[in-house]
Amino acid sequence: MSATRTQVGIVGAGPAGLFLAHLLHRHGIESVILETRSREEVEGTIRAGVLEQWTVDLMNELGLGGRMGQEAHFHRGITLRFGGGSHHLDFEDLTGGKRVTVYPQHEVLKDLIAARLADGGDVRFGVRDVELHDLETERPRLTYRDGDGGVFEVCCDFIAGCDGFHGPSRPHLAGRTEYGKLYPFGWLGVLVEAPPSHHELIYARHERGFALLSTRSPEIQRLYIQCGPKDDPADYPDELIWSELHRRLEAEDGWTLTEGRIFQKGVIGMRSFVCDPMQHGRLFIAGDAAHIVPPTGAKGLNLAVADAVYLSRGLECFYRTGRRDLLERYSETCLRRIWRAERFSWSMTTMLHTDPHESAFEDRIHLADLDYVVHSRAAATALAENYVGLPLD
Ligand code: RFL
Ligand code: PHB
Repeated sequence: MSATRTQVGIVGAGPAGLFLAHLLHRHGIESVILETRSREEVEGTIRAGVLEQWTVDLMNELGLGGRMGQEAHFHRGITLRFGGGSHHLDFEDLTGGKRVTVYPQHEVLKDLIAARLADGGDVRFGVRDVELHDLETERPRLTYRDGDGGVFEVCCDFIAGCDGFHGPSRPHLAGRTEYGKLYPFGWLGVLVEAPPSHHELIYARHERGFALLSTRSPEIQRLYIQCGPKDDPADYPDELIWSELHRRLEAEDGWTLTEGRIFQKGVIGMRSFVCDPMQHGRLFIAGDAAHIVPPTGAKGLNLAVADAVYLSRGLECFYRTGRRDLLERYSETCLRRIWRAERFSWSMTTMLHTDPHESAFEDRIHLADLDYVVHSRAAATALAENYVGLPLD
């Protein structure tokens, strides 16, 4: 068995793992990242689109913002559509200059991976059978197999479990409490070859269900419609998708959706989930490994980055001073922000979706929520400050 020694062993090369490696490198702390997927798969998986303002600022601070500055779409706000009407929320005005940045997660990951490798960082793609050992000692270890079946060991001071919702890290947190909610609906997401139909994101509540218009590039658009949580995308022919998108997104203002060739379809279920605590011994979990939000609030990627920031602060303090207090408070510090993001994502989701299990009374309450948001500056400001991202503590 071949062994490597590092300071922080990171499981997973998603946003949490890669941001953590960069933040540690800035403080001269070494890490090794183990990732099951190939670099091409990681860079090719289409997921999130929206970055909070502080995430954008952090990328720039780390010297990772060059391509984002050229290629991202910066929006003043979003449009909410319901009851046949269309309402613009101007976040830049409501939050004193903060904007919505649409820059796809896989582009963020491409920038992070390229910069990490250019810095001489150790990122091992395509590994198998990652296992965590000796977490209650001062020398925890990771073992794995490479593509040829060879067994390897990484000896660390700390392990960061950044391995997403289904990864191997979370089950090691003995005595944890898991809080969760499954929603009785999902999103059918499509990628379309077409120019943008609108200069900003449109979130729509319609009696037939939610719809969202987002973008990926000047040539590719991202659209979603509410569907059943386990629906098969094959049951949605293109004509059905377009007719639902037109009905749900178009209001009485004459705006129309531009169609194009649909070249990818997928269904995602929706859940809210929080694991408490997020640490045990020398293991700290971050990102989707610890929490899931439904995508309506556009928070998942940003929360993963926030965890990485708090963990890097704790580790930096430990290596510089020997103090453990920030590390000991890691979970508590993260969970305050996480619960606020859970609340926001849940409220956006319930306000904008139709739920077959809810009564006509609850349906009207959600419409009243929307009416309040678009007619009260105070309510609009609350939505805006959560959407663009609360400042890091
Ligand atoms: P990830 O991205 O899942 O990365 C975890 C990595 O760990 C690897 N892994 C392992 N590696 C080694 N050994 C093992 N045994 C392993 N098991 C797993 C995986 O291969 C993977 O590479 O988690 P991370 O880093 O915590 O990042 C979380 C975000 O990816 C996620 O929260 C967002 O994509 C959520 N999300 C959105 N977030 C936003 O902030 N804004 C958005 O607009 C937004 N839109 C979305 C979204 C998620 C979506 N889906 C598909 C769930 C839209 C959608 C449709
Ligand atoms: C996306 O562009 O994929 C996207 C945008 C906003 C959301 C969720 C997903 O709330």
